[in-house]
Amino acid sequence: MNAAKDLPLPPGQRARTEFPQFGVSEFARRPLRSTNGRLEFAGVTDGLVSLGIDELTALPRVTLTADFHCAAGWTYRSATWSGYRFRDVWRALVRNDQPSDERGLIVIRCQDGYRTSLPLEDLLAPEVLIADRLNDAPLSNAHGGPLRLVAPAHYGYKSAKHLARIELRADARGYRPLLPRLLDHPRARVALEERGQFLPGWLLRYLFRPLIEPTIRKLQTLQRPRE
Ligand SMILES: Nc1nc2c(c(=O)[nH]1)N[C@H]1C(S)=C(S)[C@@H](COP(=O)(O)O)O[C@H]1N2
Ligand SMILES: [Mo]
Repeated sequence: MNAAKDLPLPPGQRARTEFPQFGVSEFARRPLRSTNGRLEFAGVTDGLVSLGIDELTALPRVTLTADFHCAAGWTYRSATWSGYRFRDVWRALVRNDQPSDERGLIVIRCQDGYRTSLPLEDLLAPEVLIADRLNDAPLSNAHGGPLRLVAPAHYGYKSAKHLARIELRADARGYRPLLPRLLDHPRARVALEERGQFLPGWLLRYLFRPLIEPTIRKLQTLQRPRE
């Protein structure tokens, strides 16, 4: 997954030289709920389990370089992430007596109140990380510290920042997506230009692109209050 900068970008993307803080500004204004240094898991075993961030260090550390694609149309090329494979974390948690089929929906909840979902199968891909470092430095608050998801084959809105809780559900029944469905595709694969639902990706490019600069400027001025 080493992205060469001279390879063409996926359809409708434009490269930026800097990696901006991006996202839904409503969430950038919210204080980060404390997780006491733990990542919670629900629906994996019988109850709620949590893993101390320090316990992750028992797993192999993985470093991966990949392009980061926001559905609004910007790409930051060759970000180098470091952390743990989602699937290593997952398999360390799932007990042997659990059914071995790896289906279901994962809902990811964040310290700022943001949430998103992906099929478990997509998260078990080898390039999906729970990252704590970006470009050789600890993950900053702007980019989702202390822990964020990185799912390079999917648009940025699936790469949840400030991870708090990972929930396994049988399917999407009863799950209410946070973003309007127009902006939230269940899989959001970049290669298929799944920017959102109802409208084709190539059309959504033109709706989303004007939001890029104002969103970046707004996030630069916002100060997150302390809890
Ligand atoms: N917790 C949280 N995660 C989030 C968001 C957010 O607002 N809150 N925004 C998403 C969107 S739309 C994008 S493009 C990326 C931006 O990541 P960056 O700020 O590191 O560029 O984070 C995603 N994950
Ligand atoms: Mo995004």
